[in-house]
Amino acid sequence: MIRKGLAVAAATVLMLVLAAAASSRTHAVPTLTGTVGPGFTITLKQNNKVVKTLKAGSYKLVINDKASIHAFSLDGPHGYAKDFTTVPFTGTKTFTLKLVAGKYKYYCPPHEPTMFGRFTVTS
Ligand SMILES: [Cu+2]
Repeated sequence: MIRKGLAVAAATVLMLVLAAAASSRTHAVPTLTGTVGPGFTITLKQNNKVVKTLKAGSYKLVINDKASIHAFSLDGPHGYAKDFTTVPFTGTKTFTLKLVAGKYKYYCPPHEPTMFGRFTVTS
């Protein structure tokens, strides 16, 4: 009887481990990568593709700011506005981004007329 109990306990632990692994896959937060510079370029990509549409939800945002003359900012619906980096900064920063349905525009503030991109978030 003790052996059977141990087997059941082991099977239960195994099932919990598998369930945890499955759930961490399902709930993995997708990563977006924003890159500005070194030239006069700015992009926001997911899996190496420029983002045009996204589902609402949480994302990990990695900003690669490769120039001291550029910065990475994002405007969105309901007055959302955030500066992820500032002009003198270069380097990498990571953020958690909560996107809601609406239109977003990322841009470099001092060169906004030529350095920007847009994407739409759907609910
Ligand atoms: Cu710029």
